[in-house]
Amino acid sequence: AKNTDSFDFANYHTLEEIYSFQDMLVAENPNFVSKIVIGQSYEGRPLNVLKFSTGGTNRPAIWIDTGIHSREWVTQASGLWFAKKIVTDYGTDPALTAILSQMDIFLEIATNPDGYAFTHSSNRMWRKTRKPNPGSSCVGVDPNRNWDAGFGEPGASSSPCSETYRGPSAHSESEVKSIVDFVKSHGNIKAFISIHSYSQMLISYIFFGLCQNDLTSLYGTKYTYGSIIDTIYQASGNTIDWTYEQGIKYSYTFELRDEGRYGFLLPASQIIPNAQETWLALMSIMDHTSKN
Ligand code: ING
Ligand code: ZN
Repeated sequence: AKNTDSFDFANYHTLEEIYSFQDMLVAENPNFVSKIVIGQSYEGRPLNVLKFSTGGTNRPAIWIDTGIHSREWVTQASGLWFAKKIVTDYGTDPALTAILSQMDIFLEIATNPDGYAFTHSSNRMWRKTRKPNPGSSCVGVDPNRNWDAGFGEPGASSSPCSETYRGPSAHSESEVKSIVDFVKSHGNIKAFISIHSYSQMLISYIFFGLCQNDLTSLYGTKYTYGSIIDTIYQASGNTIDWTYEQGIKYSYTFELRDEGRYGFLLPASQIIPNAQETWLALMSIMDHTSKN
């Protein structure tokens, strides 16, 4: 694509295409969108975060990340669509415009870039980071078990070969530590939304019904909602336990489409509808956050 208007949101993209999309979006909206490099992946790739801001200094902010598990391709694809939606709706949609008059939005689309590159080059089902584990032939750490919140407790594995390997220590993964440092240094993140797939769930400690109804209103897609332990299974060291313990009350995980028919291999024809319905829930969370 030569610009973000001609970008094909209805298909999956490589990491290089995501990076070039981000640069085009910044170039097209220099007064509104900027790119912050919060760190480097294990293999040396930039960890890019898009910042959407209409001014102010260190405004209260919303964080959204997609793709921390690399094989969950509908999430990175939705992240691209959200980015374009924000620049399209700002100034025309009153609700988003009001949110952006008070708050900034930070969006990390390729949160695990090494893993994402690996899902294209070698193993479509790769979930973890790509850091080698000394003394083991198995590679990678589960970046949703590596956070310093109940780290090492039941609900994660101590075996490097496990898909839920927690890592040698909390925040051992640069992809995690870079977000930790960013959240702490920013100090004014009010809502933190970490997006996974699949199983159509909204996981949080609080405030479920509102955004759930919004999401279902568009295409009738049903999401279940509740706390981690009620909806999923015990999972120590996960992202939103850490953000919640940091005082970010509005900490959420989404599990996007579907319920398992295609799973991680969701047909590309579902990207836009899934992003659209999820956006309604995100708007609801952002709106609520801006008013509280
Ligand atoms: N599921 C999440 C996982 O890491 C999850 C479920 C979400 C656990 C939030 C803890 C907190 O296992 C997927 N699909 O990755
Ligand atoms: Zn996941």
